[in-house]
Amino acid sequence: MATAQYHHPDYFCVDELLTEEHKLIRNSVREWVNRRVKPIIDEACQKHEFPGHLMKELGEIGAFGSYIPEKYGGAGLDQISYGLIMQELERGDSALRSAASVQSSLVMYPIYQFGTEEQRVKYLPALAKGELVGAFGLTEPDHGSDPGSMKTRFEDKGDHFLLNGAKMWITNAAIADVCVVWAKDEHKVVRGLIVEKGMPGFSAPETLNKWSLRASITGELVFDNVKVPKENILPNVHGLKGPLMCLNSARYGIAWGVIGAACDCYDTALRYALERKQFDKPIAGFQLTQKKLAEMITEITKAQLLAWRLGTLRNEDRATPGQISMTKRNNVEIALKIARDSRQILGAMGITGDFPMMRHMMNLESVITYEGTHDIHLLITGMDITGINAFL
Ligand code: TGC
Ligand code: FAD
Repeated sequence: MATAQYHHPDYFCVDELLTEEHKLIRNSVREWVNRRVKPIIDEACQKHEFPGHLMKELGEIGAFGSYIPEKYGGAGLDQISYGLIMQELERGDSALRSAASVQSSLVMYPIYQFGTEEQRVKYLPALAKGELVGAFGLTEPDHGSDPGSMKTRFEDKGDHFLLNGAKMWITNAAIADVCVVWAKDEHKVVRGLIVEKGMPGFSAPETLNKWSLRASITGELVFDNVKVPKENILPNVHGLKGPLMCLNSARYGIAWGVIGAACDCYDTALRYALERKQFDKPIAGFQLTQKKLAEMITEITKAQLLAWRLGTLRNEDRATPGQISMTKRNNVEIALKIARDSRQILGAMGITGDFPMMRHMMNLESVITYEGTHDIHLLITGMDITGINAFL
């Protein structure tokens, strides 16, 4: 089934809520994904390879740091534009959206928001162009959902900081030039440090044999007495709220991104169901197929409206972490269900790489875990509405 036939589902005319600029941005990323990602992505996943040559192209199309001011190489766009870019990238593959999420929200955002002017000028333009690749180190082997208990630490040695510890499950680890690493100081306060590739004592082994996000590089960041220059600390944030503020932005991007994966699955299943005949009629004519398709478009529509509304609240700087958690959790869950149900509509054909469902389904198993698991986001909502902290 040709990619060019893709018809973006818009049952509630959500397009009418977008500006002409939004549509232009969305359409240009959509066209790039169709041309540059769709033809190669299945093979990249089958071979467990990250299509690294696309990093600079992602920079060229403005996928990195779209909301960072132009002065620092960003595009100075609004939050809806950022969401639409993520949607189109994840329609291609979650690995592309992951690369853009990390680069934009987890590396450029903290350097812009918490960094010095020198750090902004040194790193942001090259990150925006994809000339430098970024990574974000929060999770550790023994501390995932509870990053506040992290063990990675640094000491002030007068003319430098000495960093020790390890991070795990880090997107882009093995290919990153610049890592924003969260570690505790001597007073047990979480701080952000910029660690560069090649610093003695720093290594980044890749995590292999994944069944999910196979076109994305995942790995460890290991710090064995790494001397980090003092000018590499992010001075303007102290405490766990630093990384969590970055996660607000990345989780918002995921809430849009997974709509792209869901739409790709729905659109493929709808077209297949209209063409495929069994018992002398299109399988789209059976009530059970219609139930699956009708439920998919209902959930896609609800997810689109949630994401759009969250974007408008973020544009006004009014979105709460609770709203972001609810949207990330809901949208990833429905995308995963749509991937599974649409795969069933294709029968045996659905398990092949000729169609995107299995790939999206396997990717979404990571997406439902990273940036806060499904259950952690439920507990954040629970805490928000009851005022009682279930983590304590
Ligand atoms: P808690 O005591 O509640 O909070 C600590 C401080 O942080 C503040 N805070 C927030 N600030 C901004 N935004 C948020 N969303 C915030 N949530 C909390 C809070 O007010 C407090 O501030 P202060 O000034 O009082 O110190 O922290 P806790 O230790 O009880 O943990 C809370 C919890 C569970 C919600 C949090 O730790 C959490 O979200 N856990 C999930 C971990 C997670 O999401 N990890 C993601 C790793 S990165 C990743 O997965 C990238 S994937 C990249 C890709 O490929 O796309
Ligand atoms: P755990 O925290 O051990 O959780 C295991 C299970 O226990 C989950 O079901 C969880 O919901 C449940 N659980 C934990 N605490 C509670 C509780 N209080 N109540 C109820 N249930 C609970 N991290 C980074 O820092 N940077 C990255 O770039 C990055 N990229 C990633 C890429 C991939 C492909 C993957 C899979 C992960 C990535 N992560 C990254 C890590 C990710 O954020 C963590 O995996 C996630 O936060 C969960 O941590 P964990 O895997 O240690 O699970």
